[in-house]
Amino acid sequence: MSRGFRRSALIGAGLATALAAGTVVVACQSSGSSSAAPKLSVADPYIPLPATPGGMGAGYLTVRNDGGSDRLLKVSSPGAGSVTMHRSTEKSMEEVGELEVPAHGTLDLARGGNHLMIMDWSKQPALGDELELDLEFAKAGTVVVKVPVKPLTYRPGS
Ligand SMILES: [Cu+2]
Repeated sequence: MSRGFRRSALIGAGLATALAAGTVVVACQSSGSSSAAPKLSVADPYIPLPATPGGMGAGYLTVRNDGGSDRLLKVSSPGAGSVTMHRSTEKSMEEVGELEVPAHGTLDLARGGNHLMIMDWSKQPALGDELELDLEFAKAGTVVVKVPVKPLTYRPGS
């Protein structure tokens, strides 16, 4: 129920963004620029507490983009030795070198889909901790996000 509501609310927001963006695109074309700069923001970041203390963890977040397309090239953290980007397929998952952030769209890192895998914690994560993630984008540069550690079964909006 709440998930359904949330989804339609997001679609509504996306539509409003697309409508507002129309003006921007026209302005860019008249000034002769072919590729608009991305305008990124990060929503709902969280790390479920690893099932095994200090074990491999996952990271989820949504990158919203109110501008031109961009790509997420790399994620790192001062609090973990290894952060990799993964794409889930039907039966398994695979590491990817980059993830697309579509123009005026979102890149979703969510359960069952694209996600981050976090290993080699410098300190074993605990509920309430915040881990810094440094997201490196091709055009927008580095975006620093403070990501809270949530219960294993947490879902955003719940
Ligand atoms: Cu994975």
